[in-house]
Amino acid sequence: MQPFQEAIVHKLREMYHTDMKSATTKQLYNAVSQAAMDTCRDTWAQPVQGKTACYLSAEFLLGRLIHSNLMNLGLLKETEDLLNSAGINPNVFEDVEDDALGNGGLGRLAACFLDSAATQGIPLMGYGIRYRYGLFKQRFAYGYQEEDADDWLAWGDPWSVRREDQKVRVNFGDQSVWAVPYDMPIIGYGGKVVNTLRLWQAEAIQPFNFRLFNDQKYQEAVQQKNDAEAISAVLYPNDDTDAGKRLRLKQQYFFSSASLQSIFADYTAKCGTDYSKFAEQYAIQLNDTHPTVSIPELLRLLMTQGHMGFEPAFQVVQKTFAYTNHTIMAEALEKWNLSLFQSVLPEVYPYVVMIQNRLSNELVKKNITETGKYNIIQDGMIHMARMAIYSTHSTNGVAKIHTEIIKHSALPEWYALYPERFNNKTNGVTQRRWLALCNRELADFITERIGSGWVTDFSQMSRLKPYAEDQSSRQRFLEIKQEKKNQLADYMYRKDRFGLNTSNIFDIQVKRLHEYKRQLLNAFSILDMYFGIKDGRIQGFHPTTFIFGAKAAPGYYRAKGIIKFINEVANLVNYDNAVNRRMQVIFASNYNVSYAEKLIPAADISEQISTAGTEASGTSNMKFMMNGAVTLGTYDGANIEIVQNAGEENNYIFGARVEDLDKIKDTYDPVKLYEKKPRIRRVVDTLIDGTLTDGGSGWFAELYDSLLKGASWHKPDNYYLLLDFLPYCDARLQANHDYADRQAFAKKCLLNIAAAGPFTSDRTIRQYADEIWHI
Ligand code: NBG
Repeated sequence: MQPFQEAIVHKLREMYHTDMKSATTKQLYNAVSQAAMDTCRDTWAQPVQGKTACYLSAEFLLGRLIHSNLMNLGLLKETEDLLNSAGINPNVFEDVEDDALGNGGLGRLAACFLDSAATQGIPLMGYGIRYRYGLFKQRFAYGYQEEDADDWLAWGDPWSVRREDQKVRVNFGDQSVWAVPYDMPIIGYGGKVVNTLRLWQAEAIQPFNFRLFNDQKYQEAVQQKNDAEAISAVLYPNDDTDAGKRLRLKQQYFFSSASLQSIFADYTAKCGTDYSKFAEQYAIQLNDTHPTVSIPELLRLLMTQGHMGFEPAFQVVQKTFAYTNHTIMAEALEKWNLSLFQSVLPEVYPYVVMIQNRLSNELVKKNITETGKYNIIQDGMIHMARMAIYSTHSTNGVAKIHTEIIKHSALPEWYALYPERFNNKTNGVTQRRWLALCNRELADFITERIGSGWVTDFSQMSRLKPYAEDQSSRQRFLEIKQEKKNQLADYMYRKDRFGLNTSNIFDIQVKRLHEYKRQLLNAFSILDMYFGIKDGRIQGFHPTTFIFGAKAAPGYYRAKGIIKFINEVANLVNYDNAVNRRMQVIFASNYNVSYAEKLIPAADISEQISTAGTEASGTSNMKFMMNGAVTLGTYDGANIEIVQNAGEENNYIFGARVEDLDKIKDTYDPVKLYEKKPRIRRVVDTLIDGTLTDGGSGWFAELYDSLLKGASWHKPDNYYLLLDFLPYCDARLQANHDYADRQAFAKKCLLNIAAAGPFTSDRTIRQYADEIWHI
């Protein structure tokens, strides 16, 4: 037995008094994880030398850690061998819950960054919240989404270490709590560097009141405990929107203050009490505006504990912080009601006022009299993005087009004032989880051809390009794709009893459910193909399986209506014997990181169909690309950079561009399109003509109105579904047609893989380190 295998056996005995043969999956999981933790404890304990970057984020969507940690430590194979030799399926850990402490792209990006930084030896520490319940689990009941709590700790938490000794106190107007850190090792590939993710848990200062208990006031006796724990109880399930709630503000300040206090104490221990050099030791990146309250918090610490004057303290703050914007959706630009802010954070509010005063003076000096667009405190609200831009030295977008939109249409007044602060950092994803781990067959294929250097140097992927011309490589690629489809089909059958037809094209759209991402457009186009096949308009259609995966925020009813609609389309198509040998529609429930790792490698077609100008970057587009799917998408977010690099001719780009939409936005009339184009009318009418039913909820009629009449604050068809509908259907049928030439299609796929080099988060995080943090 190898030493690590012995260590596992030993752990089982020590922790559970059991052995490989009798251990439960949960015991095995904890024993393997603990044994792996032991192998990296010494490396983890090494102090960081030089400047440290801190990534403050309300979300870290880590997914399942066991496989990636074992892979990065080089222990995956040994572990699987041990399981095999004990007659245990090496896939046992697929039952382990994901760490789902994030909603979607923003949280997953943070997780990719941690992996990439540790792998490259960049000292990057994550700071966030240890939510007791992560993103809800999704079920379907009669096609409607239902939510269950995500009890991720039920499996134990072997990858965290509670650091009681490092707890700090966080004060609110009406409450004071402990923030207790749980540290997780972030193990770089090769195991040479181990960084830390510190997640804070809220706990009561006085968890139990005996006096109240003795007075038989049982509820009141545990009131403080409940109130404290509520702060880190649950992740807000909104993606790209702002909840604006008191508890949310508490969460934000809770982890911001705890992180800043901890960083401040580290600085003091290392460098003493001269805080003027703080920014030489720490760079702090704000992942969206959620941690922006860190800005006045650091100011407060510098001025009260560090005894600095306002101006020098502000200078330190500005040099320390940088801000990343992840969306231009108006509803996501965070604003806090002034009186709410004052009552929750009375000790912080004065520092916000000081920042506002400094801004006001600067605007006067610059002769700007129209201050309404700039003021951090304006009309009874505190504008967090304004505070973030004003008080930091860097504001970045996450794809080229997104950064341009920030500069020229979302926040042009700020760009005019401080052009030098604005920069772009196109997102990336870690090729270790999203290729090496989730598609080992393709990883071997690549390594056989160009060596294994790509695992840590993704720019080497371009060396794969010549193999796109090689017939036998194309053949092998197609076999691997088939294998991944088979694996996915097995998995989905076991999970949901779906019977996927694995000789079909797999056309996949997986991401959060949002109107701007246009899952409804996808569904309309499926209906159009369904009618077209039935009517004989569409001939020579290559059988296709359309797969969706998406969670809707529980309070976002229109998104829930779209889920119900897609499930009804699935029913219609899948039970219609006239077409169901040619089409299949599947809505995978509870889409999450682990599910993505199964779905993405099996895809032929990657659906990236957001309205131009709405998706800041997207990151699943990159994951699909490196797994050899072609992009069927709009000119939006990182799709643009993807197809520029891989060749537009190897992808399927359709629809209006940002410039086009700018021109027509005031005159666009979806009703005209609806009236003029029978194919459009036919699919839209399925919402109301009884073809499909929403079970009396009224949701479909509401969707219909949102397209043709406008609903709530939206214009009719706010996201231009009807405008892009026919071009989308055409592009989709073109891809379907091209697929018939398997060799030519495989060539496109391989060229996409070979062009994926720039889309690694290794490149992105290196740019943050070089250009923003100067590490
Ligand atoms: C999301 C964007 C995506 C982007 C990720 C990561 C938010 C607020 N924004 O397009 O919608 O890829 O951030 O940058 O979740």
